[in-house]
Formats: sequence, structure tokens, C-alpha cells
Amino acid sequence: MKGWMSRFKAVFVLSLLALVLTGCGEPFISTLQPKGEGSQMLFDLMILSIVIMLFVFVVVMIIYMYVVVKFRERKVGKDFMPKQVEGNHALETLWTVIPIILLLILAVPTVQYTFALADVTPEVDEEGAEQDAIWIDVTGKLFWWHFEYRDMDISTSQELYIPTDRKVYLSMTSDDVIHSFWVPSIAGKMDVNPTGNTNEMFLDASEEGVFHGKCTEFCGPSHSLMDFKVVAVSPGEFEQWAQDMQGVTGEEEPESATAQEGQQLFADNCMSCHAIGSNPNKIGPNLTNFGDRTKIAGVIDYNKENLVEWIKTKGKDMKPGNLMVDAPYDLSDEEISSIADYLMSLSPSDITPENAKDGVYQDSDLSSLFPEESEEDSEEGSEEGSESEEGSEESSDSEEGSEEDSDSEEGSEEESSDEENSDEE
Ligand code: HEC
Ligand SMILES: [Cu+2]
Repeated sequence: MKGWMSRFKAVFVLSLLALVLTGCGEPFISTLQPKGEGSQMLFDLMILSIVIMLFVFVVVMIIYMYVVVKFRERKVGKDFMPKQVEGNHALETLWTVIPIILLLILAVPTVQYTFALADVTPEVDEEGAEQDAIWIDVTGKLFWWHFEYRDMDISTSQELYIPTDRKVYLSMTSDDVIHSFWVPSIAGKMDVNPTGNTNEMFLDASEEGVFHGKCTEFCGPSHSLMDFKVVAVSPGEFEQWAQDMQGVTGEEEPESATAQEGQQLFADNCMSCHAIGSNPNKIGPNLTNFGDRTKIAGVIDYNKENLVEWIKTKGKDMKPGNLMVDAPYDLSDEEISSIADYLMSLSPSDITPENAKDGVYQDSDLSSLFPEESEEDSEEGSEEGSESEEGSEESSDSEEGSEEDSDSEEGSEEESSDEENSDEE
């Protein structure tokens, strides 16, 4: 009876563990469900090493069980002396060579992939011409991430939009301490350093989705709250998003009267640290498309109540140690409310994280987004993405906020018809 109980307990604990640990497997933040080239390579290496380890484990266990059974004391007697193999050349060679071979099988792809993951030379298309590479300057800050699209006149923070048909290249530094950029579902990790050296990596998402990112280098009291997102949308949607973002100056007049009031208050109290439009990297996050964020400050649920609370308390308890605490403003509740209205109205583009849900994969030509080179390219470059492939629909369940799932379906239908003629100029 006792044995039965303890066996039951063991099974119970194991099932509980299995249940709890499945929480680590959310597809938008799991290395075990790779959705990008980089994470796929790392996943392949994991599988390879697990297979090798399992092979060794199984072989050793089989030999072990065989010996235990075959040479039991009851069978061979107390005084049995096994055959002595010390100095046996064949055996010594065998158990030296096998591990060497196994290590080589592990080492070759590992080294190969290490170089492949560090390769940031531009991709070429079928004709061998270099694609316009999207380079993004990434800056790690206490406790948020800033993104500038090089040559494209776009700045944004916290949520990084990328197209699904190509790699984007990141050039990465830090403004304060060492942070580490990690989007488990689509890429490996990369440290960002404040010492002047720049690290480079590529990022690529094979399907649409809102992928969650984490800072993985301990950087201060709110290190564990330094979350960000990568929003992977179809190339057509990315192109539209980028065009919409390029136009923003921060002077656009919001619709409602309170938001207009908020705009003025924001300019007076917040602009010293925050920017709207493609302004240079500031002390605080760029808020150009704050209205489309999935979270406030990377981790806080996005709603007006929380936003008001954030502005009122300067994030003191919501994100301890954050650098907005020193902001000198002193505002009334009404003033804060109208600032919140203004910030939530900032949505220059119809392309939002909602669009990352429709999972349609297609190629397109993004040359019109690069002002300098676009002139000659755009003439002959206007054949639109002909191939299109069904991305996996299931992934749509995985995103943040799918509970409040709205009718994004029709919205995206319209958008994709816009894409057809979006690069006439
Ligand atoms: C002293 C500089 C400073 C001032 C002034 C300042 N902020 Fe901030 N703000 C920051 C910093 C730094 C962060 C990033 C905090 C973090 O996430 O760690 C931030 C974050 C935010 C966020 C979250 C941004 C995001 O991308 O999710 C909002 C919203 C915000 N501030 C609103 C305001 C408003 C409104 C004002 C004016 C009433 C203001 N801030 C004034 C520095 C400042
Ligand atoms: Cu960090």
C-alpha cells in the first residue's frame, strides 16, 4: 500500500510539472516552435545534440541492464571474477573514437551555424541582384528598446515592425549598461554594449505574428520588465506601415477637443524626453504610434486607466527604477486624462499588431521606401509579389489579445487590395 501511495505521488508531481512547464511553450515566445531562420538553426542544433545524448544514454543503459541481469550474483556465484580487459587495445580505441566522432557530428554544424547566424551580408534575389537591405539601429535603454530604420526616416520604440519576406539587419548598441536582445521564437540572443562597439545580427520571421522579446542581461531593478515585441506583417502591410510612419511630424491635429488639449500639455511637459515622428533618439521612448502599442512601457496592459496611472506616478511602482521618475511635471488629473486621450489617438497607420494575425505570406518590392535609390528601381521594380503562400492560420491564436478578437479579417482584406497599387510612384 505504501509503495502504491508513493508511486501515485510521483506520478502526480510529474503531471503537475508537465502542466506547469507547458506554459513555457507559448508559440510567440518559444525556442521550441521556431518561426524564423535564426531560431530554426538553433532548434536544429538542440535536436541534434538531444538525439546524440539520447543515443549515448540508450546504448549505455542497454549495456548496463544486460550486465546487471546476466551477471547477477544468484546466477554466477559469489566468487565470480569477470574477464579483465585492462589495456585491451581494441576496446580503448573504440571508446576513444566513438566520442570523437560524436563530438565532430556536433561541432561541424555548430561552427557552421555560428558563422551563418553572424552573416549580415545582403540577400540576393533570383537574378543575383542585392535586395534593398533594411537596416535598423537598435539601442538598448533602461528599461526599453529604441529602433531607428536607417535611411527610412522612421523611429519607433518598444514594438519593432518587420516584413515576413526578408531578413532585416540589426546594428545594436546600448546607451547605458549591457542589455541583451532576445526574441526566442525567431532569433538567438545578442548583447548590446555601451562601450562603443556595435553588434550585428539578422532577424527574420517566416510567418506573421507578434513575437515577444525579452532583455536577458541583468540590467537593473526593472530588468525583468524590459519586454518588447516584434510585429511581423506581410511585405505589403509593412510597406504601407513604413510609408505612414514616414509622414509623421507630431504636429498632426487630433480629432477630439480633449486630445487637442492633451497635445499642447504633452508638448509643454513631455517633449523634453519623448519624441513623436522621426526625431532623434531621446531619453524616453518614441511615441509616434503609441496608439497602436500592445502594452504600455513594454509590460503594462494597454488601457486608459493604466496609462493615466503611469503618467500620474511616473511609473514609480509599475517599473521600479525607470528613468521617467525624475520628470519634473506636476499635472492635474484632468490634464493627465487629456494627455492620455492624446497619446491613445496616436495611430498614423492602419497597420497595427492586429494585422500580424492574418498569416498571409507574399513577396513584394520595398524599394519605394528607400528615398535615395528608389528612382531607377521603382520603374521596373513594380511587378508585385506574384507568389503567395498560405501562412499557417493557427498562429493567429497565439497572439496577444486574441481574446478581444475583433473583425480584423475584413480590415486586412481591404488592405491587401490596397497593396496591389501601393507602389505606383
Ligand atoms: C525625464 C524624462 C521624461 C519625461 C519628462 C517624461 N517621460 Fe515618459 N518616459 C521616460 C522614460 C525614460 C520612459 C521609459 C520607461 C521604461 O519603460 O523604463 C518613459 C515612458 C513613458 C511611457 C511608456 C512609453 C511606451 O513606449 O510604452 C509613456 C506613455 C510616457 N512615458 C508618457 C509620458 C508623459 C505623458 C509625459 C509628460 C507628462 C512624460 N512621459 C514625461 C522619460 C520621461
Ligand atoms: Cu536590459
